[in-house]
Amino acid sequence: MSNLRALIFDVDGTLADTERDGHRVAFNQAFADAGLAWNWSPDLYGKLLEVTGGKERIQHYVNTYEPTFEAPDGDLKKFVATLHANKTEHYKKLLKDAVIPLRPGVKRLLLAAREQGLRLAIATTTTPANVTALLESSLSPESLSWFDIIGAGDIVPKKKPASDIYQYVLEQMDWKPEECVAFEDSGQGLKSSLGAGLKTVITLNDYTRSHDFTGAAFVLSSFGEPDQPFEAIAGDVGNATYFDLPLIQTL
Ligand code: XBP
Ligand code: MG
Repeated sequence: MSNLRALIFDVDGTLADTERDGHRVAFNQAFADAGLAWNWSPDLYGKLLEVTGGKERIQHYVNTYEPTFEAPDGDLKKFVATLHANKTEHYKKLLKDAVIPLRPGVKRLLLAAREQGLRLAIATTTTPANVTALLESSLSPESLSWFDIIGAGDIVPKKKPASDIYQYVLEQMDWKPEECVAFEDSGQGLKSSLGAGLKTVITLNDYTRSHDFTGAAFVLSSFGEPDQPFEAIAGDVGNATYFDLPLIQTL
């Protein structure tokens, strides 16, 4: 890829393993605050992750597991939105109290890209405030400014697996898909990035291991580090034991 211009990153599951010990815990705290007996176990949460977006996930849970539930004032949409706003507060607090570390190789890759003059962007379904909280606590207080654009949450009408968020980032930045590479961890994320015409690198995690990654350029256990080799599940990585910019250039 001689015309490589920008790297576009998903957040949850890709930059950091935020779902099980971050988002899930925050959802449960918000449920408890609201006096609800709902509790999302790590296993159940894995199933619920099929639906991206926190509000959408709560609505899906109610439809599927609590179909007789009625919101106190009869307005379920408003109830879910309020519940979700409180979940965001819990999530931000959680990241302040206990840092969720970036996945192996993420910081190294971001720094190398900056050094080479590549542009950086985010394309995620999560709430913008969550991206700020994660980057500030796990990377550095000024790291938000490393990214030219943060495409997040309700800024587009349809969340992943729709391609809207990647298309939004490309349009806003006037980048062509063939000049960019996307980084994802899930089948829904891959569908979204491929739909926008982006070559995509997958780093798996426990929740996404069994997803369908047909069409991905590389499927890796993680980006790895020089002293922490990755496992390459798909894609020709040659002799590489960790992911870096020269490997992207082979795409
Ligand atoms: C991430 C998500 C998000 C978070 C919750 O998907 O699905 O919904 O779980 O975030 P992806 P909010 O990594 O594909 O972007 O509660 O802020 O919506
Ligand atoms: Mg993800």
